[in-house]
Amino acid sequence: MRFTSRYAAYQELRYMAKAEVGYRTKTVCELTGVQRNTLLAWERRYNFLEPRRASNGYRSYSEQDLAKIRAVKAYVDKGIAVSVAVAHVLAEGQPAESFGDVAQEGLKGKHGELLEALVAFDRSSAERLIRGTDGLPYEYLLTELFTPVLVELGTGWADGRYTVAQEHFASAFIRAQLIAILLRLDGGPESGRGVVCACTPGDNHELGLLMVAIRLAMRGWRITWLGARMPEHDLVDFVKKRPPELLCISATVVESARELVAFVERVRDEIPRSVKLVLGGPGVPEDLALDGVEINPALALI
Ligand code: B12
Repeated sequence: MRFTSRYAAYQELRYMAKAEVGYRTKTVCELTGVQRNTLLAWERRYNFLEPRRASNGYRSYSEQDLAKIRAVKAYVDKGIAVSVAVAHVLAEGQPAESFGDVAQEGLKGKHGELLEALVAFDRSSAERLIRGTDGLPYEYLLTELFTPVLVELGTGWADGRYTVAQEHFASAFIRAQLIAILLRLDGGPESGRGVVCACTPGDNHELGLLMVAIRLAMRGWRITWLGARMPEHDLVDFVKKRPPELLCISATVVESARELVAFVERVRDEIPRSVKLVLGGPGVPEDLALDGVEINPALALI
């Protein structure tokens, strides 16, 4: 074989070496930015990668595998569920950019229809509408469908247009949908990095935190859901016995910022330092800064 330059020779040999041995898991993670546990969970659950085994038993991924992983990650980073992303990559479907347009088009006006059905206590129309969104990325259901309904409900309840019964019925329906999404995404005890999600002891608002949990599950996190009104002692006890990588605490209604700070500081002091503590939600004062606590971070960075 003759090469026109040393660089071309190097490229060719590099290519041949790759074809022979492929990429090891660690290299794939470095090149794609996908965490090892996430990669293995994707591989196991969605069966879209075909790593060979090198003679030493290590996984060996091909260039095609690498391209698929990058493409799936590009979808997932846009908030699209892994299962939907894989289906698109395998079918070489729409590029990630146009998927959002399709979803937004499919959801146009739907939050108004959903709200109307819910405040009329019309569960079957609401369920039909939800079935019609099958296959759309979860991120769009959260931002374009459920959140606007909840915000409008809260405004309508506060100014007396909706009764407590309407607001409770509607938020219970949305809660059920969010839990169903979470159950579909969460891989159970064996897979992914662990995160515990809980609300502050006095807070019943768990829908925002459920959306956070869904977004984390889409990124491969395994969720332990403790939910509303989590008593301090039980939370600390739970985290000490089964330390997760991440503890997410959500605060919506805060009667006293001082009490919130004292609560979070006590939790921080009592749980292992290895547990990353994240505090978020609309009840957290904007300028709050606490040692060893991340406040309202962008989830993509977690
Ligand atoms: C549904 C709802 C309820 C339901 C909750 C049901 C449930 N299982 O969660 C119920 C009926 C229990 C309820 C009760 C009450 N509610 Co209410 N409720 C709402 C409503 C309509 C929606 C809340 C919601 O889900 N928002 C949508 C989510 C997606 O947004 P979010 O919470 O901001 O979350 C996002 C971010 O903040 C962030 N985030 C949230 N948590 C975390 C955590 C981490 C770690 C991170 C990183 C990010 C993060 O990510 C989320 C997703 O993007 C709001 C109206 C509104 N405008 O929000 C009122 C609202 C929050 N409620 C209110 C009130 C006053 C109450 C009550 C006191 C009413 C009463 N008199 O009894 C009680 C409080 C009970 C208690 N102690 O908790 C007020 C709060 C006012 C205030 N600033 O204090 C609101 C704003 C209504 C209003 N317009 O007045 N409520």
